[in-house]
Amino acid sequence: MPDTHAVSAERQAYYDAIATQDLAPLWERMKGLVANSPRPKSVPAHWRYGAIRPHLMKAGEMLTTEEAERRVLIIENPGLPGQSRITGSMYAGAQLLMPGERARAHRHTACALRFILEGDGAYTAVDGERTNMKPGDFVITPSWTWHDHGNDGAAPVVWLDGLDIAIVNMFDASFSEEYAEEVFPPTRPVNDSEIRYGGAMMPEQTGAAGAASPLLNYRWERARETLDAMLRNGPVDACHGVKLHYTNPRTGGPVMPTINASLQLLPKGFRSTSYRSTDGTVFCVGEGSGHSVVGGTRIDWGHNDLFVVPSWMPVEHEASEDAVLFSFSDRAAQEKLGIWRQRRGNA
Ligand code: GTQ
Repeated sequence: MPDTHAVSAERQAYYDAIATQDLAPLWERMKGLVANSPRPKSVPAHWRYGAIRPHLMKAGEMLTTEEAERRVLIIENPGLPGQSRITGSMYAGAQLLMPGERARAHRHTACALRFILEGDGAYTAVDGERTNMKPGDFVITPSWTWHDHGNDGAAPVVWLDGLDIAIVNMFDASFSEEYAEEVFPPTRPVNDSEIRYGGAMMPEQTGAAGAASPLLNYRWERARETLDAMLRNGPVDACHGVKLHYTNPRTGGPVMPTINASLQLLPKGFRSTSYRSTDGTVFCVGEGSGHSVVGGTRIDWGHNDLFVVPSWMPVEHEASEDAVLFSFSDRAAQEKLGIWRQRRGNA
Protein backbone atom coordinates (compact mmCIF):
# COMPACT_ATOMS: atom_id res chain seq x y z
CA MET A 1 0.00 0.00 0.00
CA PRO A 2 1.65 3.30 -1.02
CA ASP A 3 1.76 6.09 1.51
CA THR A 4 -0.50 8.88 0.32
CA HIS A 5 1.27 12.19 0.12
CA ALA A 6 2.22 14.66 -2.58
CA VAL A 7 5.31 13.78 -4.58
CA SER A 8 7.43 16.46 -6.28
CA ALA A 9 7.69 16.45 -10.06
CA GLU A 10 11.38 15.59 -9.80
CA ARG A 11 10.72 12.56 -7.64
CA GLN A 12 7.77 11.42 -9.74
CA ALA A 13 9.96 11.55 -12.84
CA TYR A 14 12.57 9.56 -10.95
CA TYR A 15 9.98 6.95 -9.86
CA ASP A 16 8.73 6.67 -13.45
CA ALA A 17 12.28 6.22 -14.70
CA ILE A 18 13.23 3.49 -12.24
CA ALA A 19 9.88 1.72 -12.82
CA THR A 20 10.98 1.08 -16.41
CA GLN A 21 13.88 -0.91 -14.92
CA ASP A 22 11.53 -2.81 -12.54
CA LEU A 23 12.76 -0.88 -9.53
CA ALA A 24 10.73 0.90 -6.86
CA PRO A 25 11.47 3.20 -3.89
CA LEU A 26 11.08 1.39 -0.58
CA TRP A 27 10.69 4.73 1.23
CA GLU A 28 7.32 5.21 -0.50
CA ARG A 29 6.11 1.77 0.46
CA MET A 30 7.70 1.01 3.81
CA LYS A 31 4.69 1.65 6.06
CA GLY A 32 2.34 -0.50 3.98
CA LEU A 33 4.90 -3.23 3.40
CA VAL A 34 6.09 -3.62 6.97
CA ALA A 35 2.92 -2.75 8.87
CA ASN A 36 2.95 -1.88 12.56
CA SER A 37 0.23 -4.46 13.12
CA PRO A 38 -1.78 -6.84 10.92
CA ARG A 39 -4.05 -5.26 8.29
CA PRO A 40 -6.07 -8.24 7.02
CA LYS A 41 -8.02 -7.80 3.80
CA SER A 42 -10.48 -10.43 4.99
CA VAL A 43 -13.41 -9.01 6.96
CA PRO A 44 -15.63 -10.37 9.73
CA ALA A 45 -18.23 -12.45 7.89
CA HIS A 46 -21.10 -14.86 8.60
CA TRP A 47 -22.80 -17.57 6.52
CA ARG A 48 -26.02 -19.07 7.86
CA TYR A 49 -26.30 -22.77 7.14
CA GLY A 50 -29.92 -22.12 6.17
CA ALA A 51 -28.65 -19.81 3.41
CA ILE A 52 -25.95 -22.18 2.09
CA ARG A 53 -27.98 -25.41 2.16
CA PRO A 54 -30.66 -24.66 -0.49
CA HIS A 55 -27.99 -23.56 -2.99
CA LEU A 56 -25.99 -26.70 -2.30
CA MET A 57 -29.08 -28.90 -2.79
CA LYS A 58 -29.80 -27.08 -6.05
CA ALA A 59 -26.26 -27.94 -7.18
CA GLY A 60 -27.11 -31.53 -6.21
CA GLU A 61 -29.95 -31.45 -8.74
CA MET A 62 -28.00 -29.57 -11.41
CA LEU A 63 -24.82 -31.59 -11.67
CA THR A 64 -23.39 -34.99 -10.84
CA THR A 65 -20.13 -35.67 -9.00
CA GLU A 66 -18.76 -37.10 -12.25
CA GLU A 67 -19.20 -33.66 -13.76
CA ALA A 68 -18.09 -31.76 -10.70
CA GLU A 69 -15.31 -34.06 -9.32
CA ARG A 70 -16.09 -32.30 -6.03
CA ARG A 71 -19.54 -30.71 -5.64
CA VAL A 72 -18.54 -27.81 -3.46
CA LEU A 73 -19.67 -24.25 -2.89
CA ILE A 74 -16.62 -22.18 -2.08
CA ILE A 75 -17.13 -20.03 0.99
CA GLU A 76 -15.43 -16.81 0.08
CA ASN A 77 -14.57 -13.88 2.30
CA PRO A 78 -16.32 -10.75 0.96
CA GLY A 79 -13.07 -8.83 1.53
CA LEU A 80 -11.25 -11.19 -0.88
CA PRO A 81 -13.65 -11.49 -3.85
CA GLY A 82 -12.74 -14.06 -6.47
CA GLN A 83 -9.82 -15.40 -4.44
CA SER A 84 -11.36 -18.61 -3.07
CA ARG A 85 -10.23 -17.73 0.42
CA ILE A 86 -12.18 -17.43 3.65
CA THR A 87 -9.22 -15.89 5.51
CA GLY A 88 -5.94 -14.61 4.12
CA SER A 89 -4.51 -18.13 4.11
CA MET A 90 -7.38 -20.63 4.34
CA TYR A 91 -9.81 -22.07 1.81
CA ALA A 92 -13.25 -23.23 2.94
CA GLY A 93 -16.07 -24.96 1.09
CA ALA A 94 -19.34 -26.78 1.71
CA GLN A 95 -19.35 -30.20 0.00
CA LEU A 96 -22.43 -32.27 -0.85
CA LEU A 97 -22.67 -35.96 -1.66
CA MET A 98 -26.09 -37.30 -2.58
CA PRO A 99 -27.04 -40.90 -1.67
CA GLY A 100 -25.06 -43.41 -3.72
CA GLU A 101 -22.60 -40.83 -5.05
CA ARG A 102 -18.80 -41.07 -5.21
CA ALA A 103 -16.25 -38.27 -5.47
CA ARG A 104 -13.35 -39.76 -7.43
CA ALA A 105 -9.87 -40.40 -6.04
CA HIS A 106 -7.25 -37.70 -6.38
CA ARG A 107 -4.38 -36.20 -4.42
CA HIS A 108 -2.83 -32.78 -4.07
CA THR A 109 -0.13 -30.94 -2.17
CA ALA A 110 -2.71 -28.97 -0.22
CA CYS A 111 -3.88 -30.67 2.95
CA ALA A 112 -7.55 -30.82 3.83
CA LEU A 113 -9.86 -31.17 6.79
CA ARG A 114 -13.56 -32.01 7.00
CA PHE A 115 -16.06 -31.10 9.70
CA ILE A 116 -19.27 -33.03 9.15
CA LEU A 117 -22.43 -30.91 9.15
CA GLU A 118 -25.26 -33.21 8.13
CA GLY A 119 -25.97 -36.87 7.31
CA ASP A 120 -24.17 -39.97 8.56
CA GLY A 121 -23.90 -42.29 5.58
CA ALA A 122 -20.67 -41.03 4.02
CA TYR A 123 -17.04 -42.02 4.22
CA THR A 124 -13.71 -40.54 3.25
CA ALA A 125 -10.93 -42.92 2.24
CA VAL A 126 -7.35 -41.73 2.77
CA ASP A 127 -4.59 -43.81 1.15
CA GLY A 128 -6.90 -46.81 1.21
CA GLU A 129 -8.35 -46.46 4.69
CA ARG A 130 -12.02 -45.61 4.92
CA THR A 131 -13.46 -43.74 7.85
CA ASN A 132 -17.20 -43.44 8.21
CA MET A 133 -18.23 -39.90 9.08
CA LYS A 134 -20.95 -38.62 11.40
CA PRO A 135 -22.04 -35.06 12.16
CA GLY A 136 -19.46 -33.25 14.28
CA ASP A 137 -16.62 -35.63 13.37
CA PHE A 138 -13.37 -33.98 12.37
CA VAL A 139 -11.49 -35.78 9.57
CA ILE A 140 -8.09 -35.03 8.04
CA THR A 141 -6.67 -35.61 4.57
CA PRO A 142 -2.91 -34.98 4.83
CA SER A 143 -0.87 -33.55 1.96
CA TRP A 144 -0.38 -35.82 -1.07
CA THR A 145 -2.60 -38.64 0.21
CA TRP A 146 -5.00 -40.32 -2.23
CA HIS A 147 -8.56 -39.61 -1.17
CA ASP A 148 -12.05 -40.32 -2.40
CA HIS A 149 -15.43 -39.81 -0.78
CA GLY A 150 -18.64 -41.82 -0.98
CA ASN A 151 -22.16 -41.68 0.40
CA ASP A 152 -23.65 -45.13 1.03
CA GLY A 153 -26.50 -43.74 3.14
CA ALA A 154 -30.07 -42.77 2.26
CA ALA A 155 -29.76 -39.02 2.88
CA PRO A 156 -27.59 -36.20 1.52
CA VAL A 157 -24.32 -35.65 3.39
CA VAL A 158 -22.79 -32.21 3.80
CA TRP A 159 -19.47 -31.28 5.30
CA LEU A 160 -17.21 -28.28 5.65
CA ASP A 161 -13.91 -28.50 3.78
CA GLY A 162 -10.87 -26.56 4.99
CA LEU A 163 -7.66 -26.53 2.93
CA ASP A 164 -4.34 -24.67 3.00
CA ILE A 165 -4.56 -23.94 -0.75
CA ALA A 166 -3.57 -20.26 -0.41
CA ILE A 167 -0.43 -21.22 1.54
CA VAL A 168 0.61 -23.85 -1.02
CA ASN A 169 -0.06 -21.38 -3.83
CA MET A 170 1.81 -18.59 -2.06
CA PHE A 171 4.85 -20.90 -2.30
CA ASP A 172 3.96 -21.84 -5.91
CA ALA A 173 4.20 -25.44 -4.75
CA SER A 174 0.92 -26.96 -5.95
CA PHE A 175 0.82 -30.40 -7.55
CA SER A 176 -2.26 -32.55 -8.05
CA GLU A 177 -3.26 -35.69 -9.92
CA GLU A 178 -6.22 -37.94 -10.50
CA TYR A 179 -6.08 -41.62 -9.66
CA ALA A 180 -6.64 -43.90 -12.66
CA GLU A 181 -9.70 -45.49 -11.02
CA GLU A 182 -12.66 -43.82 -9.35
CA VAL A 183 -11.85 -45.41 -5.99
CA PHE A 184 -8.38 -45.96 -4.53
CA PRO A 185 -8.19 -49.67 -3.55
CA PRO A 186 -8.67 -50.39 0.17
CA THR A 187 -5.35 -51.14 1.87
CA ARG A 188 -6.46 -51.30 5.49
CA PRO A 189 -9.65 -52.16 7.41
CA VAL A 190 -12.31 -49.48 7.93
CA ASN A 191 -11.47 -47.08 10.80
CA ASP A 192 -8.06 -48.74 11.32
CA SER A 193 -6.29 -45.55 12.42
CA GLU A 194 -8.99 -44.89 15.00
CA ILE A 195 -8.45 -48.33 16.50
CA ARG A 196 -4.70 -47.75 16.72
CA TYR A 197 -4.44 -44.08 17.65
CA GLY A 198 -7.85 -43.01 18.97
CA GLY A 199 -7.47 -44.25 22.52
CA ALA A 200 -4.78 -42.04 24.09
CA MET A 201 -2.27 -44.93 23.81
CA MET A 202 0.46 -45.36 21.23
CA PRO A 203 1.10 -48.54 19.31
CA GLU A 204 4.70 -49.76 19.71
CA GLN A 205 6.50 -48.63 16.58
CA THR A 206 9.80 -47.48 15.27
CA GLY A 207 10.45 -44.65 12.88
CA ALA A 208 9.88 -40.95 13.03
CA ALA A 209 6.46 -39.39 13.19
CA GLY A 210 5.14 -38.22 9.83
CA ALA A 211 4.27 -34.63 9.02
CA ALA A 212 0.58 -35.20 9.75
CA SER A 213 -1.40 -37.09 12.36
CA PRO A 214 -1.81 -40.84 11.74
CA LEU A 215 -5.34 -40.57 13.15
CA LEU A 216 -7.84 -39.77 10.41
CA ASN A 217 -11.05 -39.19 12.34
CA TYR A 218 -11.56 -37.37 15.64
CA ARG A 219 -15.06 -38.30 16.78
CA TRP A 220 -17.60 -35.71 17.86
CA GLU A 221 -19.00 -37.93 20.59
CA ARG A 222 -15.68 -38.44 22.34
CA ALA A 223 -14.71 -34.75 22.12
CA ARG A 224 -18.16 -33.60 23.24
CA GLU A 225 -18.08 -35.86 26.30
CA THR A 226 -14.63 -34.59 27.21
CA LEU A 227 -15.75 -30.97 26.92
CA ASP A 228 -18.73 -31.67 29.19
CA ALA A 229 -16.56 -33.37 31.80
CA MET A 230 -13.98 -30.56 31.65
CA LEU A 231 -16.77 -28.03 32.18
CA ARG A 232 -17.99 -29.92 35.25
CA ASN A 233 -14.46 -30.11 36.66
CA GLY A 234 -13.37 -26.60 35.64
CA PRO A 235 -11.76 -24.21 35.21
CA VAL A 236 -13.43 -22.31 32.38
CA ASP A 237 -11.03 -20.07 30.47
CA ALA A 238 -12.12 -16.41 30.33
CA CYS A 239 -11.33 -16.11 26.60
CA HIS A 240 -12.10 -19.60 25.29
CA GLY A 241 -14.56 -21.32 27.61
CA VAL A 242 -13.48 -24.98 27.60
CA LYS A 243 -11.27 -25.56 24.58
CA LEU A 244 -9.54 -28.62 23.11
CA HIS A 245 -7.03 -28.69 20.27
CA TYR A 246 -7.09 -31.71 17.96
CA THR A 247 -3.56 -33.08 18.09
CA ASN A 248 -1.26 -35.52 16.37
CA PRO A 249 -1.05 -38.30 18.99
CA ARG A 250 2.57 -39.05 18.07
CA THR A 251 3.80 -35.50 18.67
CA GLY A 252 1.19 -33.64 20.69
CA GLY A 253 1.43 -31.01 17.95
CA PRO A 254 -1.18 -29.85 15.46
CA VAL A 255 -2.95 -32.39 13.23
CA MET A 256 -1.27 -31.16 10.04
CA PRO A 257 1.83 -29.02 9.43
CA THR A 258 -0.04 -25.85 8.46
CA ILE A 259 -3.45 -26.14 10.11
CA ASN A 260 -4.55 -26.11 13.71
CA ALA A 261 -8.10 -27.18 14.57
CA SER A 262 -10.02 -26.91 17.84
CA LEU A 263 -13.33 -27.59 19.52
CA GLN A 264 -14.59 -25.39 22.36
CA LEU A 265 -17.61 -25.40 24.65
CA LEU A 266 -19.18 -22.11 25.68
CA PRO A 267 -21.65 -22.87 28.47
CA LYS A 268 -25.06 -21.15 28.41
CA GLY A 269 -24.72 -17.55 29.55
CA PHE A 270 -20.90 -17.52 29.21
CA ARG A 271 -19.44 -14.22 27.99
CA SER A 272 -15.82 -14.34 26.97
CA THR A 273 -13.32 -11.57 27.50
CA SER A 274 -11.75 -10.05 24.42
CA TYR A 275 -9.17 -12.14 22.58
CA ARG A 276 -7.10 -11.63 19.45
CA SER A 277 -4.47 -13.65 17.63
CA THR A 278 -2.61 -13.42 14.34
CA ASP A 279 -4.26 -16.54 12.92
CA GLY A 280 -7.41 -15.47 11.10
CA THR A 281 -9.86 -18.15 12.22
CA VAL A 282 -12.83 -19.95 10.65
CA PHE A 283 -15.54 -20.96 13.12
CA CYS A 284 -18.28 -23.51 12.49
CA VAL A 285 -21.08 -23.91 15.04
CA GLY A 286 -21.27 -27.59 15.99
CA GLU A 287 -24.05 -27.09 18.52
CA GLY A 288 -26.17 -24.37 20.09
CA SER A 289 -26.44 -20.67 19.46
CA GLY A 290 -25.07 -17.35 20.59
CA HIS A 291 -23.30 -14.36 19.19
CA SER A 292 -19.81 -13.03 18.72
CA VAL A 293 -18.59 -9.48 18.35
CA VAL A 294 -15.75 -9.47 15.83
CA GLY A 295 -13.88 -6.18 15.50
CA GLY A 296 -17.10 -4.35 16.43
CA THR A 297 -19.37 -6.41 14.12
CA ARG A 298 -22.03 -8.48 15.86
CA ILE A 299 -22.65 -11.96 14.42
CA ASP A 300 -25.64 -13.96 15.69
CA TRP A 301 -24.90 -17.59 14.99
CA GLY A 302 -26.77 -20.90 15.13
CA HIS A 303 -26.14 -24.56 14.36
CA ASN A 304 -23.83 -25.24 11.37
CA ASP A 305 -23.34 -21.51 10.66
CA LEU A 306 -19.87 -20.35 9.69
CA PHE A 307 -18.16 -17.14 10.69
CA VAL A 308 -14.72 -15.65 10.36
CA VAL A 309 -12.50 -13.74 12.75
CA PRO A 310 -9.76 -12.05 10.68
CA SER A 311 -6.20 -11.80 11.97
CA TRP A 312 -5.71 -9.63 15.03
CA MET A 313 -9.36 -8.56 15.27
CA PRO A 314 -10.68 -8.69 18.81
CA VAL A 315 -13.43 -11.25 19.33
CA GLU A 316 -15.85 -11.80 22.19
CA HIS A 317 -18.27 -14.73 22.31
CA GLU A 318 -21.53 -15.08 24.20
CA ALA A 319 -23.57 -18.29 24.34
CA SER A 320 -27.35 -18.10 24.64
CA GLU A 321 -27.45 -21.87 25.16
CA ASP A 322 -24.65 -24.42 25.58
CA ALA A 323 -22.68 -23.94 22.37
CA VAL A 324 -19.83 -25.84 20.74
CA LEU A 325 -17.59 -24.11 18.21
CA PHE A 326 -15.31 -25.94 15.81
CA SER A 327 -12.52 -23.76 14.43
CA PHE A 328 -9.46 -23.95 12.21
CA SER A 329 -6.67 -21.60 11.21
CA ASP A 330 -3.08 -21.36 10.00
CA ARG A 331 -1.78 -21.18 13.58
CA ALA A 332 0.28 -24.35 13.07
CA ALA A 333 2.18 -22.73 10.20
CA GLN A 334 2.65 -19.45 12.02
CA GLU A 335 3.99 -21.16 15.14
CA LYS A 336 6.55 -23.05 13.04
CA LEU A 337 7.64 -19.76 11.50
CA GLY A 338 7.84 -18.11 14.92
CA ILE A 339 5.42 -15.31 14.05
CA TRP A 340 2.24 -16.31 15.88
CA ARG A 341 1.01 -13.84 18.51
CA GLN A 342 -2.01 -13.62 20.75
CA ARG A 343 -3.38 -11.07 23.17
CA ARG A 344 -5.78 -11.88 25.97
CA GLY A 345 -8.00 -9.06 27.21
CA ASN A 346 -8.08 -5.50 25.98
CA ALA A 347 -4.48 -4.56 26.80
O1 GTQ B 1 -12.58 -33.11 -1.24
O2 GTQ B 1 -10.65 -33.35 -2.16
O3 GTQ B 1 -13.43 -28.25 -1.18
O4 GTQ B 1 -9.66 -31.40 -3.53
C1 GTQ B 1 -11.55 -28.45 -2.58
C2 GTQ B 1 -10.59 -29.25 -3.18
C3 GTQ B 1 -12.51 -30.38 -1.54
C4 GTQ B 1 -11.60 -32.65 -1.82
C5 GTQ B 1 -12.49 -29.01 -1.78
C6 GTQ B 1 -10.59 -30.61 -2.96
C7 GTQ B 1 -11.57 -31.18 -2.11
